[in-house]
Amino acid sequence: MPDATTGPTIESVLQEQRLFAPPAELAASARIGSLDAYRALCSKADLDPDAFWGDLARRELHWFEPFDSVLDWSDPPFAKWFAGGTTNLSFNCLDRHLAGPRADKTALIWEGEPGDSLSFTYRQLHAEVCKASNALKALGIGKGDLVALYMPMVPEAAIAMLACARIGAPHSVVFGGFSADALRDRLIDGQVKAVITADGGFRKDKPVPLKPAVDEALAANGGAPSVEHVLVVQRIKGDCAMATGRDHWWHELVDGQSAECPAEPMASEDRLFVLYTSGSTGKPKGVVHTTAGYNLWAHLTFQWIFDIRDDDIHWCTADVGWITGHSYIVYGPLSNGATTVMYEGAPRPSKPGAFWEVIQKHRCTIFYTAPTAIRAFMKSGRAVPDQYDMSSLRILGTVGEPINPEAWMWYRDVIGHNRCPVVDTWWQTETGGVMISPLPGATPTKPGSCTLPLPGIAADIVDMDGVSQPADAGGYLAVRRPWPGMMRTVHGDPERFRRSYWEEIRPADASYLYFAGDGARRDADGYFWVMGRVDDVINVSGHRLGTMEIESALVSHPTVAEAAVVGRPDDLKGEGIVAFVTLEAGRCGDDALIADLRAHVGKEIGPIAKPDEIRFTDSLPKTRSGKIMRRILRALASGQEVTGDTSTLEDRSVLDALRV
Ligand code: 6R9
Repeated sequence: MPDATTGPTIESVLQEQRLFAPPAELAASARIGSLDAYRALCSKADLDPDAFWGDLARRELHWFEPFDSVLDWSDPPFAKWFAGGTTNLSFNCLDRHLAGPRADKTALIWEGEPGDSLSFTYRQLHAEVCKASNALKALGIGKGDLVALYMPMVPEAAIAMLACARIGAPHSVVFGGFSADALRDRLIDGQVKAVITADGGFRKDKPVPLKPAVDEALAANGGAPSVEHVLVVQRIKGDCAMATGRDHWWHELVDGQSAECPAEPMASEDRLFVLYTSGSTGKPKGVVHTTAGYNLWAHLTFQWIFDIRDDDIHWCTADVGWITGHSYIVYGPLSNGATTVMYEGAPRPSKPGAFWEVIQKHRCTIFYTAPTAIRAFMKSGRAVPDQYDMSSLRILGTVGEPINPEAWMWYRDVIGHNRCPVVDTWWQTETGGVMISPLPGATPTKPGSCTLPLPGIAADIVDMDGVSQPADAGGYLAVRRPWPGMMRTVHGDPERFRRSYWEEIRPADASYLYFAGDGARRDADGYFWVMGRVDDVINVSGHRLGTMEIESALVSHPTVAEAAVVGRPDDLKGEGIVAFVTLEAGRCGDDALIADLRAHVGKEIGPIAKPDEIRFTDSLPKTRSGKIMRRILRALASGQEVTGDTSTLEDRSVLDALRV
C-alpha cells in the first residue's frame, strides 16, 4: 500500500490512494488493535463459523435458556439462528447492567430542539421501560402483537421500543416524516394493534403537530381497522384531539404503572421488529428481524466499529425511524452498557452549529452521521464548526450513502482535526447492522472506501452468475454466508424475500448468495468501494425511495396519465428526484400543476419523496415490449448525452422531443 499522507490529492474515487493509519494511541488500547488481529478473527470465523458465532452469542448476551444450535440453514434462504435459546433484547439492554456500578451510569442523554434536555441512568431507564411495558399490557398488548411507533425524537421513542421488546410485542417504527397515507399502508400491512405517537415535535424552532396524521390514517380511506389503541406522548402541548376509548395520554397511562415488569423470555427466532424499506418493485417491504441474531449483531458491530469504551459518549444523528436509529441510537449502545445521545433537532438557519453545540455540551466522543449532512456542512464552511470545542471527539462515523473523498477529508480535518479515524460503514436495513467498515484501531482507511468486511462477513464482488470478480473490476455486492443480523423474511411475503435477495444471483453450484442491490468494486488491497444502487432505488440524503413508489403516487393524481421517475446526481443530497410525466388529454402542464404534483407526492409518501424537478412530456421512451427506458431518462435528467444502444426504442421521435 502507498504511504499515508503523501499520496496524490486527486478527488476521483478511482484514483484515490491516500491511506491513513489508525492513531497509534487508539490502536494500543483497542479491542482489535492491528490488521493482524483483525485477520486472525476473520480466519477464526471462516474456519468454523458456528463456533465463532456460538462463542460470541454465549459470551455477549444473556440467555434465559441456552441455545441448542447456532445456525440452521437447512431451508435456505430462511435462516434460524440460536434455536432452542430464549433471551430478551430489553433485558440485555437494561436489566443486566443493573447489578453493578453501571446501574447509575447515564444510559440516555436526550437533547430537545428548544434546548430542554433530560438524562436517564440505566436504573431510571429500566424503570421507565417497565412502566411503559405495564401500560401496554394494560391495553391488552401482549406477545406477538405488532405495535407501530410514529414519533418525533423524544426519549419515549426509545422507551417504547424497549418496552415492546420487553413484552415480546414486535414494533414497527414508521418515520415521523412519512405521511398519513404511508402510515396507513404500514398499519394495514402489519395488522398493527396499537400506535404510539406524540401530539407533535419541534422542527425549525416551531412546534409541528403529528397526531393529526395518525387520526387521518385511522379515519380516511377505510382507516386501519386492526388498530385498537393510540398512546400519545405530550410533547408540544398544543390542541390535540383525543378519541374517547381509543386514544390515551402517555403521562396518564404510563406514569402511574409499576416500575417492575419482568422481561418476557423470547425464543431466538421470535419476531423482534418490522421496518419498512423501499425496494425496486411494488410497495415498501416490511423487513423482519428476529430477537437473538439481531441483538447479537447490533451489539457486536457497535462494539467493533466504535471500539466502545466505558466512558464513551456516543451520538448517532439518525432518526429512530430508520435502521441506523434502531441499531446505533438504541439497541447497540444500550446492549453494550454505553451512553447514547438522542437529539430532537437538526442544524437550521437560527442555529447552524446545532450539532457542534451538542458535541461540545455533552462532550461526545463518537459522532456518527450521514455524508449528506457532511456535504451540507462543507458548503456552509468551516467557520461554524471552528467556533466549538470538539476536542472530546475520538471517532467519526458515516453511513447511508457513498461518501466522496472530498467530504471524507473535510470531515476528518475540520470535525476530527485529523486526530479521529473516520469509519465509513456500509450496511442496510436488511443486514441489521454494519457489514463492511474499518475497525478504528486496526484498519488503515482510504477516503471514500468502507474498507474491509467485518469478521465473519463473507462479502464479495460478483457478476450475475455469482462469479467473484478480479481486483478493480466492478460488480455486484453480495454476501456468501448467512450472518446473525440478516433479515429473516419480508413481512407477509416470504417469496419476495427469496426472489429479491437470494435468487437474483444464482451461482453454478446453486449455493445461496445475498444480493444487496449495490454496485461496488474491490481494489488490490481488498478494500470495498461502494458505488450505489443498481436497482430502481434512489438514495436521497441517505433515505431510500423506490422509483415505483413515487411513480404510483404521481399516477394517483387525476391529471397524470403516466410517470417515470429517475435519480440524478446531486451535490448535497447524493441523488435528486426527477419525474417525467405525461398528462391526461386536454391537461396542461404549468407551474401550478408542478406545485400541485409535488404536494400530492408529499401527501402520499412524505416530503422527502417530492420530486426536485417535474418534466412534462407527450410520451415516455419505451422499448417495443413497453418497458420504460430509464437509462435514457437518467441521462436526460442529469443533462448528459444519451449514449449506448437506443435501437430498442419503439419510437425515436420521443427521444428527440425529450431533448428539447
Ligand atoms: C444503513 C442504511 C441501504 C443502502 C445501501 C447503499 C447505501 C449505506 C453506505 C451506503 C455506500 C456506505 N449505503 N451505507 N453506500 N457507503 N457507507 O443506510 O440502510 O436505509 O436500508 O440503505 O444505503 O446503497 O444499499 P438503508
